[in-house]
Amino acid sequence: MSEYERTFVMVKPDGVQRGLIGEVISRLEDRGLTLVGAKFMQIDEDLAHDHYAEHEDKPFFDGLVSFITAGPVMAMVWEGQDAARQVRRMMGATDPAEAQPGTIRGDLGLDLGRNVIHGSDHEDPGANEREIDLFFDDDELVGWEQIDEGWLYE
Ligand code: D4T
Repeated sequence: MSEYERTFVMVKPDGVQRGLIGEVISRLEDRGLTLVGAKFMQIDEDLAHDHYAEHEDKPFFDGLVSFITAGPVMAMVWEGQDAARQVRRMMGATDPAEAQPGTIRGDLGLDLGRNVIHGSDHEDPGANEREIDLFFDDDELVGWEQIDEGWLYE
């Protein structure tokens, strides 16, 4: 059964520089997801290494760290039913060149190293909590009930 959950989402430096924060937020809001945390911030080297620890041995790791620290990002936490998987479906394939039209990467990007958005991996059971904890303190998250919830969920 789908779980009501919180997931970590980030507009990457390319998305910020290209003025796509509003577009990404609009898509998630329109879908019915609830924003419970947001932080416009600069990622430093340490945080970049922690966030991308799973890719440390990959050939693209250094480029990935330079890219994610190259400018500010919009870090967010979104809540909703099946939130992580639904955000990942909305993001589309990692490589924007392969992402379906209609997805965020498929509509807004062209290059693997500039793929606009990050979302926690829904297939990694610990990813939501780990990434939220990495970027946010508990008191930076705001639990609230959207007025339309009764019409969004059965
Ligand atoms: P992120 O983590 O950024 O949301 O992307 P994904 O979850 O969709 O994909 P990922 O973890 O496999 O890749 C992380 C990040 O690395 C970049 N990348 C990836 C790259 O620059 N070259 C590559 O060959 C790969 C596989 C893109 C996303």
